[in-house]
Amino acid sequence: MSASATDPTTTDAWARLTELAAGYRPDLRGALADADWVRKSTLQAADLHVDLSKNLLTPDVWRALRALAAEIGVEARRDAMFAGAHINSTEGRAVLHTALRQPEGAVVMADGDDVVPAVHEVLARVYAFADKVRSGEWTGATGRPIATVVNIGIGGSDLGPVMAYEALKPYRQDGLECRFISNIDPTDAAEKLSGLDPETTLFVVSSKTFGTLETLTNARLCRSWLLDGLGAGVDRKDAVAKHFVAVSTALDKVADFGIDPDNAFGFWDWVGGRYSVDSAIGTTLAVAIGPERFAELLAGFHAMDEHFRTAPLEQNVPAQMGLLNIWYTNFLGAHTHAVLPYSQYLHRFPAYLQQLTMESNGKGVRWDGSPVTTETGEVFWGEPGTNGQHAFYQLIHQGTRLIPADFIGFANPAHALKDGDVDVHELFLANFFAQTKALAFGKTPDEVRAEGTAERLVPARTFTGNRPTTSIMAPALTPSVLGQLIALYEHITFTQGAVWGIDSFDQWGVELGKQLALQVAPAIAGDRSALDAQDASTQGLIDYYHQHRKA
Ligand code: G6Q
Repeated sequence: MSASATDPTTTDAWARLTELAAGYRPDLRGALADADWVRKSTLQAADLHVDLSKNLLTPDVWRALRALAAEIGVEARRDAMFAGAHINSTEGRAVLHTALRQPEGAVVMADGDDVVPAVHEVLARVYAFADKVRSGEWTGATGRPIATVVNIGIGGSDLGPVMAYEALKPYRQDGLECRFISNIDPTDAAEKLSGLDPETTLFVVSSKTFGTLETLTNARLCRSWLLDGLGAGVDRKDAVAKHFVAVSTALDKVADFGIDPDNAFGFWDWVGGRYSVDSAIGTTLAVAIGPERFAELLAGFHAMDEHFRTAPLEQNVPAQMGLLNIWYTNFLGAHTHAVLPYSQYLHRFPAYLQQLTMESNGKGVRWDGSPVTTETGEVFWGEPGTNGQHAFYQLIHQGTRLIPADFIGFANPAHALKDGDVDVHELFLANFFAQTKALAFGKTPDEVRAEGTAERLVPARTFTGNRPTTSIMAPALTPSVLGQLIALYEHITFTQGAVWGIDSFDQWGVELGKQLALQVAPAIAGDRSALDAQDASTQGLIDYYHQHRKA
């Protein structure tokens, strides 16, 4: 890679896109009347069927976006990522989450070593552990099998496992529950531990660094809860060994906590937290759905990786969707992007994507330290349909803001119909399809009048249309398809970061708050000099706290 990032706004393609945006008059009604446009705009990536035709685009815009990718060298940067180059420049690291889902026998070099054998060695240990817990062979300190696995982690060590645990609910083992503690708000641990039996509870402490305040605080709290609950008759060391396992890159710190290193699963610094659900960070998930399903999830990721790595730009779904986001963000003025899964099981998917996209691309400097000269990192948000339809869709349909939206749905419901059941899934999909249609076509004043609407109400009941959507469909929400969806968004995020020239794999923005919390904590605890060192606003908040906190 060259030493400095390209400023995308200086490229010829950027100038061309600026020109195209200035002259652009959206006409989705016209575009969608052209079956050829729809056919050409509908792509396949692994099992995902992706219809891009309801986007605000023209063939000229597509060409210019692809020219932009070529001028920037997006494909070269992609290849560098897959090859283990240190593209995470501010941390001096390779970015190889794609190696986590390589099949056995593949070769991926990082810093002179093939990492795939180590990946599979850890996976084999995770799978053996998962099997033992699932079969009841793994027992707690009093000899009882495990009924509840509690994952303790935050950010990348929480959001992925929770999201996938929820998404793959039909694949979970009956009688084995998982819970997730992330927040340092003590109510989180209190709520999640509520009703659990210490004798049948196993904790998975998930922390890449094993230095995160929230996770270590919660882990200590859970250790006390366990030891108190098991009572004095149980050997403390044995209890921790049987009820605590860890996932981390810092195995020395795991041992310091009292967790047996034999019960620790490692990963590597070339796996970013928000890219780690497919590493040992997925251990709790592997227990819930079992090794076979976890392997299917990884295979799904890999299928999308292969598509992204090998498909030409004009067929490459993640690359095209990333470039499309550039068009909306930098040329048409969109600030946010909605993700609307028509699957209740994907209810945590937008939250997961918020971290993936916003922590990756919410940056104001490029990977060489130069300031960006254009907007980056749109706000991702969303909720499952149809709930969102009865809430915020109003703004998408008739508001003043441009909000590109991804709709995600599945041909098959999660639960098979029984004889005599009404096929509600069809009604569900009808809503998905109708929404994207309504957003694209809108309703003209004349169409509103033709319904007999009083003239004074015509403006309020008119829909401008030309509101862009991408429709993503798959046969069913299987582990493989979930892996494909996650990898799709990882690579969309990558493509945008590559165009903007930013390091999508660091997260320095998370650090400042962590540091300051450590400085503020003693001030709250009553340390006079720490309090004096705070600014007037923070002192005021601490004073309020002291005056109102009940003994
Ligand atoms: C993710 C970020 C961040 C991280 C958490 C937890 O990409 O790095 O969300 O995952 O801060 O960190 P640990 O896993 O080290 O506890």
